[in-house]
Amino acid sequence: MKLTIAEFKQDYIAQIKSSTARQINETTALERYTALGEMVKEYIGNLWANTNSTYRTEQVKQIYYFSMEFLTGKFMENNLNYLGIYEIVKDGLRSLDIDIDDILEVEVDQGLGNGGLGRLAAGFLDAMSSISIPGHGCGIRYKNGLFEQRIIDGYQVEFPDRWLVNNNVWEYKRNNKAVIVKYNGHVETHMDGERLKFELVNYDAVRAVPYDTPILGFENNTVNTLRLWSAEEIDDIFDFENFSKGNYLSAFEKKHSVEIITQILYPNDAYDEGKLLRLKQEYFFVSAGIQSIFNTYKKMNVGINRFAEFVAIHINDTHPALAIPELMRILLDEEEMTWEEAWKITTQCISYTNHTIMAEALEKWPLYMLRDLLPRITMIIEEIERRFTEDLINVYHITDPNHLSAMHIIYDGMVRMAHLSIIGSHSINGVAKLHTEILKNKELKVFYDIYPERFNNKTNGIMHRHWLLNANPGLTKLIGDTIGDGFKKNPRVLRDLLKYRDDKSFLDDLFEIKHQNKENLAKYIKDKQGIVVDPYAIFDMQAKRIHEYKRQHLNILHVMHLYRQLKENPNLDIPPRVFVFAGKSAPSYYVAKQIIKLINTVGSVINNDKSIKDKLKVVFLPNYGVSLASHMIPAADVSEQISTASKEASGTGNMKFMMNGAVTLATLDGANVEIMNEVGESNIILFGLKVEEVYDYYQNGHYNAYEIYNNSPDLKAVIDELVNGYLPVPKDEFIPIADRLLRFNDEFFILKDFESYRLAQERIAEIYRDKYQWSKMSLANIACSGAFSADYTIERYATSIWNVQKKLLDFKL
Ligand code: F58
Repeated sequence: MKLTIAEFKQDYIAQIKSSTARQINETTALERYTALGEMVKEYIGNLWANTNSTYRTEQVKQIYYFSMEFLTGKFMENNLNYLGIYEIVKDGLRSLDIDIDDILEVEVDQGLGNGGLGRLAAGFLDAMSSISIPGHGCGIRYKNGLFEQRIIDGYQVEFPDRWLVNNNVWEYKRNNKAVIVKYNGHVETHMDGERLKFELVNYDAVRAVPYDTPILGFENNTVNTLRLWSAEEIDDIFDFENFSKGNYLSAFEKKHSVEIITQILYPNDAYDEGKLLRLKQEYFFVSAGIQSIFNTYKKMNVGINRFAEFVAIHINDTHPALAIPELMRILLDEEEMTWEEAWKITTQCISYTNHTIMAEALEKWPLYMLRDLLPRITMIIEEIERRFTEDLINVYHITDPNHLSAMHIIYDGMVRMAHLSIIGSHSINGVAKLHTEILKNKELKVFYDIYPERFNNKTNGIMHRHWLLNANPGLTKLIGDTIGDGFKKNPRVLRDLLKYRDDKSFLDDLFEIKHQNKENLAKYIKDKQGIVVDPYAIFDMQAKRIHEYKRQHLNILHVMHLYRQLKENPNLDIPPRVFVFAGKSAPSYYVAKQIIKLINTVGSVINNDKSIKDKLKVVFLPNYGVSLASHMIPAADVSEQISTASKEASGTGNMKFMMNGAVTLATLDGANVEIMNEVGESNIILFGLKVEEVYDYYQNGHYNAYEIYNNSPDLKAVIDELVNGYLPVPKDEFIPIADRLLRFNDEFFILKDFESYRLAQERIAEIYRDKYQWSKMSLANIACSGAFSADYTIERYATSIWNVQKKLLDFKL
C-alpha cells in the first residue's frame, strides 16, 4: 500500500489519542502496540471487505480448512511486511522516539496448537492468501493456548497460557454470525408425507460465536479469514431462575459447563486423549463451521445441489472428522436430500490429511459416548458403516471376517475416526513421500487396495517469508542484494544462490551473518539462562516436542559421551560445541519429562566444569514456540532431525533450519529424505537405521538392546551413568529412562543407532574445521530450501485435491 512517513505519523498520533486519551510520550508499550494494531487493522479492513465481496459476487469456489489447531504466533510484523509498510512504520515510529522492536516485543504468541500440525495449518492459511487462493480456516478460540513451560530445578512445570488477558487486537467478534450447536437429547422419527423425518429433541444447546481474524496475503490485496469459535451460554449471562431463588453460585454453573468447551487446548502432540470434553470440542467447531458455510453459501442463491461446485472442506487429521456426518445431517435432515445425493456431495467436498502412523495418536471414540453426546450423528455414522460393509461384500467381494474387521468404522465398541475419514473423503494424503508410501503399503493398505485413486502425497511446507523476512533479516538482505527479491514470491529462485558457492567473499558474508545471529542468541542465552556460550562454537540444535520417537535422549547420551572423552583427555582437539535443546513435553508423559530433567542435569554438570575449558555447553531453552524458534533457528549450524525411521510423518522444523543455513543431521525419515534429494547427499549428514530395517526388527523380533549394551563399552558407560549415582540426582531418578532402553528393549532403537550417530557427529566436527567447506554446505541448504515453501504445497492441494482456482484481486489502498 502507499503510505508516506508523514501520513503514517499523522494517523498514528490520532489513533493514540483516540484509543488512549493520552499524549504519546505518556503511553506504555502495550498501548502503542494496540494503537498500531488498530491502525493496521483498518488498512487491512478495506482489503478484507473487497476480498469477501468479490468472492461472493463472482461466485468463486472456496476452500475451508478445518483444524483443531492454528499456531499462528504473532501477526504485527508479518502484516506490516505484507502491506509493504514495515520500513515506513519503523521510520515513522523512530521519528516519534519509539523503537519498533519494543512494540513488536509486546505482542504475545497466539499459541493455539501443539506443534507441527498446528503450525502447518497456520502456514497454509498464509500461503492460501499469498498465492490468491480463496481459502479460510475454521477452528477453536481456546481461552488458554498451549501451556507455558517453565523449568524449575530441571523439571518442566506447566503454567496456563492466558494469551487473551491484554485483548487480541486482530480479532473481530461476530455476534450476528453465531449459531447453535446441539448435544445430547434423543432422536424422534415421524413420517412427513413419503419422507421419514429425524428430529433431535430435549437437546442441550450451546451458542457458538465466531471471532474472525484477517489473513493477509503477501502484497496481493487478498485477505482471507480465520474463523475461530467460542462457546457461550445461550440464555443471557446466567440462569435467572436459579439466581432469583438465591442459588447465586449454582447459577453460574451452567454457564461454566458451557464455556469450558473452548477453555483449553489439549496439550498432547502424539497421543489421543479420548476425553468427553475433547469430543465436545470436536463437534462444536465442526458443527458451527459447517452451519456457517451453509449460511454463506445460501447467500449465493445457486441451489443446494451445486454445493460441491463451490465448497471444498479439508480436515486436518481426524479431529474434524465429524464434518462428514454433520454435513450429511444437514443435507438429509434440513435440505431433505436422499442419502445418495447427500453422500455424493459430502465425499466430493471432503478431503483428509493424515499426520501420523503412531497407533496411540489414532483417534477412537467409545460408541456409547458418541451415542450419548451426539445421537443423530451416531445414527448417520452407523448407516455409513452399514452401507460401506455392504459395498465391501458386494462390490469388492471381501468376505474374510478378519479383512472386514480391519476396515470397519465401528469395531470392538469403538468408532475409528481414520476409517470414517477415509470412507467419507475423495482424497487422503500423507505429508511426505515416505510417509505416504507407508500409508499406502502398510498402515492403510486395506483401504489403498480398494480406493487407490484417493491416496496421494502432499509434502509439507513452511512459511518461507516468516522464516526469512521476520526471523532472519540479515540473511534476507544478503539474499536480496545478491539475487534480488524475487524469492519472496517465488522461493525456488533461491537456487540462483548456488552460483556463489565458490565465491569466497559471499561465503564470508554468509559466515558473518550466521555469526551475528549466534552472537545474538548467545546474548539471549546469557540473559535468560545465565550460561555463557562461545559464538564460535558449533551451535547444534534440537527444537521440537519432546518425545521418545524424536530421540532427544540419543542426543543427550552422545553429549554425555563427549563429556567423558573430554574428562579423560581435556586437551582433546575438538571444535567447541553448544548443544541447544528446546521443546515441551505432554504434561502427563512421564518419560519425556524425565528426558527434560536429564538434559538439564547433564547441562548443570557440564556447564559448571571448568576443566573442559568451555569446549562443551548444554542449554535447554524453556517455552519453545514460534517466537523462540524465530530467535533460535537463524543461529543454528546443525539441525538435529534424528527420529526413529518411519515415526516422523514429515517434520517441518527440518525445513526451517535448512532455510536458515543449518546442516541437517538426519535419519532417512519423513521429509528428511526429500531434503536429501534437494540438497544432495554431500550436503546432509545421514545416519541410522532405514525404515525397512526398523520394520524388519519389529516384525522378526531379532533386536536385543542388552547385546549392544554389553558389547559397546562407550555406550554402556553413559547408560550406566543414568543409574549409578554419577549424576547429582537421587539414584533412582533416571531409572525409567534406563528401563525403557534396556528392560523394555529400546522401542526406538537408541542403542542400535548410537554408534552411527556418534560417527555422524564426528564427521560434523571434522567438516566444521574448514570454514569454507562448511559455509558451502550451509549455502547449498539455503539455496535448495525454496522447494519447501508452503506456497508450493498449497498450489498442489488447490489443483489436485480442492479444485479451487486463484482469484487475483485488484484494489488500491
Ligand atoms: C505432526 N503431528 C507430525 N500432531 O508429527 C509431523 O511429522 C508433521 O510434520 C506435522 O504433524 C505436520 O504434518 C502433530 O503435530 C499433533 O500435534 C496432534 C495434536 C492433537 C493430538 C494428536 C497429535
